[in-house]
Amino acid sequence: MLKLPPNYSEPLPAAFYPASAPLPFSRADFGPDFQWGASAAAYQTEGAWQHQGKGPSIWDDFTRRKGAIRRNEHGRVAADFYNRYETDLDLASGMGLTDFRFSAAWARVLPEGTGAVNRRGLDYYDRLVDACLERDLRPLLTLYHWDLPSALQARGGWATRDIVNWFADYAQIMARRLGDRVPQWAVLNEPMVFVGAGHLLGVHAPGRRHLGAFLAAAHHATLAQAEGGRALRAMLPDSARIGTTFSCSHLTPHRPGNRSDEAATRRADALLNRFFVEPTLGLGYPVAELPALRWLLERYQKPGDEQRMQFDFDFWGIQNYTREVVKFSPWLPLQWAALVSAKQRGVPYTDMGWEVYPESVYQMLKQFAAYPNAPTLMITESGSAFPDVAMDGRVADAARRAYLQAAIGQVLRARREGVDVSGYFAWSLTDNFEWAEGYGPRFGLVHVDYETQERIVKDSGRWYQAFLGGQAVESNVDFVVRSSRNLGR
Ligand code: IFM
Repeated sequence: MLKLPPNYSEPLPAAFYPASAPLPFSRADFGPDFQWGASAAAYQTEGAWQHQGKGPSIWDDFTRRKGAIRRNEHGRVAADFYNRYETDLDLASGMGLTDFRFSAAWARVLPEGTGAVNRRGLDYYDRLVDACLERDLRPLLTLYHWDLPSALQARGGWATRDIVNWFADYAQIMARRLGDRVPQWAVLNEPMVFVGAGHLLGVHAPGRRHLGAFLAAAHHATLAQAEGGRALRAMLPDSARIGTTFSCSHLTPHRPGNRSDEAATRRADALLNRFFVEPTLGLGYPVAELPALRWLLERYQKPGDEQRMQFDFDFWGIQNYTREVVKFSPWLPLQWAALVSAKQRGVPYTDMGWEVYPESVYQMLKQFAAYPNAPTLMITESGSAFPDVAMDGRVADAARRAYLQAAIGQVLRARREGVDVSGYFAWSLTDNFEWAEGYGPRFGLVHVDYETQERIVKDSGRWYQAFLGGQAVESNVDFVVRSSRNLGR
């Protein structure tokens, strides 16, 4: 059993988050069926990069490029989840979670991306699923969380249309082996991030900076999203809930009332929040706000694609960390919009440079729920990175704990206003490899000492445990808004 930290009962500091957040609240307010989880992803946690027949992925390659990642770090060992999953699942179940979300590494299952299955890789996910079930943790398996097999990148990766069929085949293999025990699946993790950061900005694998590659990858990811959903449903017609996840942020204009900034905000919203969800509903791409998309994407589209992009997901995974403030920019084609950082605005921000703004969770739930025919929503990622100090077996992460409480409060606020939201998954169960940022930013509810792989449940994790155990939240929290300095490093 986890023990509460000594100062657990101290009230959190004075009010910060919006007065409209309902107080007091407790787990019971969410109803008995609400899903409470934490999330993880293969490349960020597993390590074992060459173990038992795993093939290389684009992240194994990208992290080898000098300067691509802070301090040239990589995920070869990461949090060693491959070898320590039982320990981590014990911690998750000790926290009282009902669900655990993880992703499979495509190259562990299919070292070449297609063709021969690596039996030992598939066996590993089999054991992992069983280990979740043994602890009463409902697994939510994400098929693709950014670690494309290198062999498929060599054949064109997301920029080639063949990927739609490669991905559907991989989805079938996973469903055939694990579908009898995995009740919920997420097809893709945050397509706008792996497509945009990986193909346009070049800051994520595969490190491309090419508008054509970006547009091609975006269209193929939209097709794969739906095709992956269909492949799973064909294999698991009655037993599985099939969803997919979207990155999103509440957007506000830098100068409210300024027409250029307002229009820039609408364009950024179309690209960042609407691009991948609307095609699933048969609404196509948001070309009214981004007219250039029509001809830019034409090259990659084929007759019938409008239909192929549609799929009636059982849930949408909403992944939110902050809001963004947008201004008109003449320098960024397509969007003609730039984001004004929290630092420039002088507001508190996390180790990622992201404004501390938990109300964005509420705003995004409202925005996605407003689509006619929206399925149930789940927050499949939500969290914050702050520097931690591990001392005497304790990590007193007051800011992360406050953020977690505030974000959960915002979910309840949306639920009370009628939004169908059925789950909350904290990012992340343990600290892990934060992509281009390496091991600097820590998001975990559980601290990882990367030298020894020792785990310490942070105060945020203990708070989550107490909340899930029925402890009521009585007061709002304060992120030290008095100072406009970084809350992170
Ligand atoms: O760590 C990532 C995760 O892989 C995808 N969503 C955002 C997280 C924090 O940056």
